[in-house]
Amino acid sequence: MKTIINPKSSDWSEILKRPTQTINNIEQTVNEIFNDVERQGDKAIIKYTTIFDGVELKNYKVSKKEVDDACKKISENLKAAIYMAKDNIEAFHAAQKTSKIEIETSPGVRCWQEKRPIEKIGLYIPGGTAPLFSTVLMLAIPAKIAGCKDIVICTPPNKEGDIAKEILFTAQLCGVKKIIKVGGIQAIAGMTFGTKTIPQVYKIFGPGNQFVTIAKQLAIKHGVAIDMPAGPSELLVYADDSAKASYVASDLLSQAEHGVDSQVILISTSESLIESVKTEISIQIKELPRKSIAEQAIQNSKLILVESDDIALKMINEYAPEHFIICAKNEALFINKINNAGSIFIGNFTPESAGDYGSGTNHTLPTNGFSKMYSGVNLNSFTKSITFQKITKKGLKNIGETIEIMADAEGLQAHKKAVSIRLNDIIKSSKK
Ligand code: HSO
Ligand code: ZN
Repeated sequence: MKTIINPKSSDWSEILKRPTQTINNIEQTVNEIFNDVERQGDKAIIKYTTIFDGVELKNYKVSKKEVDDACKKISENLKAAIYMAKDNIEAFHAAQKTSKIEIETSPGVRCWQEKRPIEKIGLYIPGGTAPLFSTVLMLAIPAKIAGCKDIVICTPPNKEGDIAKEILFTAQLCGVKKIIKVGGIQAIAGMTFGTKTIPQVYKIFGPGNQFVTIAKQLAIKHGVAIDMPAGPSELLVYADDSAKASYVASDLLSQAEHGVDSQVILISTSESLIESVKTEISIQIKELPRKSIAEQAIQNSKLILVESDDIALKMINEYAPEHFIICAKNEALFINKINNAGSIFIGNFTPESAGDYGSGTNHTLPTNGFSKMYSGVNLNSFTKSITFQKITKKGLKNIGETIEIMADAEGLQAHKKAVSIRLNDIIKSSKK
């Protein structure tokens, strides 16, 4: 892990660069698979699952029996944990419901806004080195609360053609009945075009590797919305002398174990804390089953010593982390002045893992600096707002002339006429 001492602000962007993994010709591969799936549907899906997942499936929709069998194999202990997480996530997302917003903008002009669910949505749950069934909770729970009607989960099968039992259990617990054994680019293409087995959706959610991310971007070109551009997990910790080095190290390692391209950063005003965190990391990393992944991620990571809280804050807002932990005496400064971060964890007893699993907040968050302009997944991600208006005769008399003058100035006579034709009638009838 590199320690950087009081860097000049002109060097910040270089220091804060994300590790990028560029796979050549990725776009070409994504395009080819999309074309194939569009033309050949299920046949193409089966072909790519054989190539990429190493399993030839005849039926790639998960059966009721598979779900029932999986549920029987989940320990009571794990079930209880998932129930508690579900309750918290449900409570936090249900609280995000807003009621109808309605005002009279001018007398007789009533405008209001209401939310409606996105009817068809697709949830992508990665397989890979660890099946993250917690992501099922994070996506399916708000989708259900929002009232989304058709929800499909796509997740890649293992070499035996199976899906992790925890994913199946969590999906059924959240009331998702359609689960398809398909991953990668072909899954995104399937949800974009629809096949006999995979339903076409309006919006795709969920994390994924580089291939999935590029595929989601291509889905947009075909008229499908996505949650956000996703990338490898990241964590930035700001800690001063009030922090406990072993806790900080455990948090940094918790994100480093996600993947070799994860990035973790510590910013501090305390040289001694930085030194202790370094030592703690070297002790704690030894115990981790995913040590080799964490070690590589740690190599991309930085420990940065700065002169003041204000400099730290500037740097953090420039980096715009996905997750931001504050362990500082002056935590109020950071809470009030942070503008760019996906999700924030405050104090020595708030590990980032809490948000990953079960405190209630969502863990699908903007990475790669996108927290400058994107929100993490929340209830609104599954709805759209519709505006309504109803104008009375009196209301049209009030705003009619304004509309006529503006339409005239834009040279749009038909727009003007749509008002004048009514105003004339209103005036006529009032003379009677
Ligand atoms: N930290 C990950 C989410 C996750 N962690 C799932 C554990 N399981 C991205 O925010
Ligand atoms: Zn995590």
